[in-house]
Amino acid sequence: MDSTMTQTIAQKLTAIRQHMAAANLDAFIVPRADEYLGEYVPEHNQRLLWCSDFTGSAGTVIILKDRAAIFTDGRYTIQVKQQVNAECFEFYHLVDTPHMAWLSEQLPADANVGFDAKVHNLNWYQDSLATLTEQHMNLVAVDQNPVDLSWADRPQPTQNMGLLLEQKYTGLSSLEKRQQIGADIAKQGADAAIISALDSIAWLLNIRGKDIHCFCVILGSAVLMKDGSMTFFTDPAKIPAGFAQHVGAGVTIVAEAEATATYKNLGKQGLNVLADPETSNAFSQLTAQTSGATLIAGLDPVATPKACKNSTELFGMQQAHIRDAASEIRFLAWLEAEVAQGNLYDEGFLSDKLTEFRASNENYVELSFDTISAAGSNAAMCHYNHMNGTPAMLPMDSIYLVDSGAQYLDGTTDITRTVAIGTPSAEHKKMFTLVLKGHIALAQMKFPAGTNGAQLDSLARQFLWQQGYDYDHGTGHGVGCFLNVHEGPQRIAKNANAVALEPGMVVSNEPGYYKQDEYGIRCENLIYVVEKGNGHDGKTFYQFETLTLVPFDLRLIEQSLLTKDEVNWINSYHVEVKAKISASLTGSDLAWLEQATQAI
Ligand SMILES: [Mn+2]
Repeated sequence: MDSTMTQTIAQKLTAIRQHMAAANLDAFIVPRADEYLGEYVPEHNQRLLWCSDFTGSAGTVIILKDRAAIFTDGRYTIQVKQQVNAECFEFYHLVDTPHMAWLSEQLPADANVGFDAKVHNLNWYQDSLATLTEQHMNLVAVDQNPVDLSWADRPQPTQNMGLLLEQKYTGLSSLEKRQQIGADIAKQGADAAIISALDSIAWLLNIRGKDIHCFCVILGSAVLMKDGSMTFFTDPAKIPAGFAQHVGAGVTIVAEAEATATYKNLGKQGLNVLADPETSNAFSQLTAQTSGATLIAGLDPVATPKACKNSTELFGMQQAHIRDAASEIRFLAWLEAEVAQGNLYDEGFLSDKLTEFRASNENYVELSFDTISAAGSNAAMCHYNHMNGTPAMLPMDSIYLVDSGAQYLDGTTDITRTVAIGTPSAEHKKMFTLVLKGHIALAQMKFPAGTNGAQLDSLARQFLWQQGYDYDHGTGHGVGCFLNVHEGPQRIAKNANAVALEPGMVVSNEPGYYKQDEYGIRCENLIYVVEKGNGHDGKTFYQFETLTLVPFDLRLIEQSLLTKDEVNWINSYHVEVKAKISASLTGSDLAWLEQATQAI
């Protein structure tokens, strides 16, 4: 195919089917995930988008010889039909119609179902193998992905140079981290661990990169040995000068294409290899296993040490939040003054304005995710992005929701404020106050060591639940330090999660309420776990400290719904905000802060 011509979806599917036929495949599965299995996928690995035009963040395409189907979740039922050509694809809901179960009904026994083991995790592989084996079908790992072979104008991977993050931001050297986690690996009976999560690798080596929008990592994968030595498979051209001295002894940089030989080598030596079947791709584990390695399934050994921030990281997070709060406050003061003069703007202009305030901050690198700037009824969609259509204008006498954050050298921020535009209704105030009461209940909770986020989740929902309301997202996610704004292993959500909250873990506290086609509310601060010595009977108790320092909109509070204790929490939070942020503000911004933090 002439690479100067743009391929249509039909042409792309034809090309993929030719490569399928050459490999004797009856079906080929294209997930949204890439080799790195993260939430964010760089442009050159957007295979699902390339073959379907679907831009959503979750979905799977299955290509058969003469048909194709796309599976998406409830968030994307409308969007998928707008973006994807119905002449080429059938549409299914991935919960109602699981893709492997659907596939096993479409093909005869002995059919060959192709997949690229590099873009699926091991759990998916094992489940899919079981489903297909039951139907006497074959799950066939391809040597070369038919999408890649068909992609005429595939973008080149980014070539941005990585960054060595100084120990004044990390607290620990790479060598210290690797030795500590190497010892943990040995304790689990393993000789080596496959480390796939990009943020785990970045944290271990104290490096950052610019390979993925809003997610400051260098693409690659790694093997960490129990003695702390490590092989990092990446593009050596992205490794800055001074790297060897920065990371200390025992780190080898190897081109990504050489990783297969290393996985085989682990097997040839008969080693026990720890890997996370959820975050590591099936290819690395299956390659090691078929060469003789014994796989030990376990959590990524970096995940928990990375989540439990050390004192240097927590100090950095606090400093980043002070700068970030000053920017958010300048934005809110500016917005209120404009609205008072009758100047209403569109969501895109507001988002850009907020970024402008942030971008001048010391240590600013980039946003930590695309800002959710949602006017009026758009805020009812909790993952709204004004870039997907025409940005809406702020309506008067409504509420505006803005969820945003940034990456700084010393920390990551993520804050949502919901503010009045003109005069809010009694309903706006009632629902905002119910959401805020939940936020306060979680922020104030004390809990014994061993408590997990699922056990705390309903604290934030209780006032909504009592009145028959709820919200359809988790209450809190982990947040990295100048890393992933959504990091595990802990979270606060309805779904079972056995990971206990431990000192130093940062989570968001973000209950909300969404009324379809009318408005959306979310109150989000980042908080972190501390041990305060409140326990009796020899029990260790934890509580939260707040990182985010921006006032909640007093105009949206219905005070009659608050207890004295809740009023006290709001007032003391606002005293703290004023004390910590005033010095960063002057003139009308400072005047705005004083009025916004007055006692109620
Ligand atoms: Mn968040």
